[in-house]
Amino acid sequence: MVTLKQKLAEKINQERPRIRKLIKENCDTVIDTVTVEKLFGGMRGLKCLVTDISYLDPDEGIRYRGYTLPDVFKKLPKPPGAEMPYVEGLYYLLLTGDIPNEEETNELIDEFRKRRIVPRYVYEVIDNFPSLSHPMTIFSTAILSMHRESFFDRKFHGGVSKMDYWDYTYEDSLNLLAKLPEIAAYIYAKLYREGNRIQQNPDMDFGSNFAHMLGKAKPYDEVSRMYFILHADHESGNVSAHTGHLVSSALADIYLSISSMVNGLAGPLHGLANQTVLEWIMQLHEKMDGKLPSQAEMKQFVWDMLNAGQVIPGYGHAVLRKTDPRYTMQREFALKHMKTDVLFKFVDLLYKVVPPILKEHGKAKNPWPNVDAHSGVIQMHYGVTEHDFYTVMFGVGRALGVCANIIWDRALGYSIERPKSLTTAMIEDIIKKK
Ligand code: CMX
Repeated sequence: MVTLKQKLAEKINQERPRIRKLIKENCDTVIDTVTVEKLFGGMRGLKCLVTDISYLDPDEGIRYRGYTLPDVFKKLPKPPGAEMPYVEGLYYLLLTGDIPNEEETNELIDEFRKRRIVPRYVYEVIDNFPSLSHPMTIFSTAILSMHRESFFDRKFHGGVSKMDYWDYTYEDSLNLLAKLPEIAAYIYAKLYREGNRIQQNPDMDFGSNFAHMLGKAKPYDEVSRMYFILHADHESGNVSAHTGHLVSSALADIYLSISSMVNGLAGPLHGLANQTVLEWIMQLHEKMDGKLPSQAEMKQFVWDMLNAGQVIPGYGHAVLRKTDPRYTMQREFALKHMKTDVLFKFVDLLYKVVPPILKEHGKAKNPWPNVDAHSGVIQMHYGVTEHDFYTVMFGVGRALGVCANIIWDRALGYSIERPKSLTTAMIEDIIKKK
């Protein structure tokens, strides 16, 4: 059998001349133009990044390596009798563009297993955090503390060929990804279970092992696999993916880059929205004494928020213009497994009520729900009731996509990022001269 690393090496050797030729023969071809609106509007929609790992179509949603999410979930190998595929198989797909067979998936499961042991000092870093620290801060720091483990960093300072950068980055990425479920589960035990951790089970896959360490019974293993796969990648321009790419473009190793990615994810307009959504729904739930509001009452809640100048968490998106397929997949899961759950009924009602209100309100370009509008209620249903932990799980998933991107960035020799800034007066000057 060809190993994943050998396969990746073959693919990289095929891609390198393609990219060199593309740049050499087309260096002046215009892809997009920068308008004043884009300059001041967070570069929204500006086509200025390259990735082949995933693509986000505004109407269709995300495709991983050309596959829609339903295809990914259908085609990737699954544990015997399971509904949701192996997370390891997804990583294989993101890296190579190929759906792995059973044997290839098992090879990667084994690789992850061999690299799971977390250095002792990481537990000490976590143990020494002041109380009331947010789990995302602890997660980011735990990852950062492992910078000293970087194989890439050691090799780089020893002097290596640029052609081999990807190889050491690949090793770092497997070493880090394999440890993330254990680190996240330890933070969970530390913050919410008085430090009573459950040891990992070496016979379990990435998702099942995480569910086991959280102390959650089946079918939470299915939820874990679904959650990590759904959050893995969303092309390169979102804050977490872009931050990871930006930091790594200066040849910072995986630990520095993924820690930065986690920090980007921790903003409430991005990954932290899943926590905010749940807190908001819980407030409504309390206000209603656990009863489901009527449509009219729900409409009033939504309008009250908008009138107070707040955003409706879990709704809207910078790129998407339809319901996020990551939302739809979670909705289908909920309809199958937890249809009578009271919080799901809140989410279901919001889905009916919010889009027409956001349309009438007239500001949000996308009135439809995103991934974060649904994820929290599924976690609540299976007993993960600590809302501020949800973004950590998002981070475990997102690290898969960002690591795959960073390996390919290194393999194809993408440059250090260095866009140019102007002063406001210079922009006014440019406008005057037009
Ligand atoms: N509720 C109310 N107003 C909203 C809104 C929402 N859900 N979504 C967008 N708007 C408003 C914006 O605040 C903006 O108002 P101003 O003109 O006053 O600044 C206006 O509509 C236009 O915004 P937009 O172009 O539609 O959206 P952006 O690309 O600027 O922002 C996003 C995208 C996701 C930050 C925004 O929709 C939002 O804040 N949503 C709520 C938070 C959320 O769910 N974030 C998670 C996104 C998914 C993820 O990354 O994890």
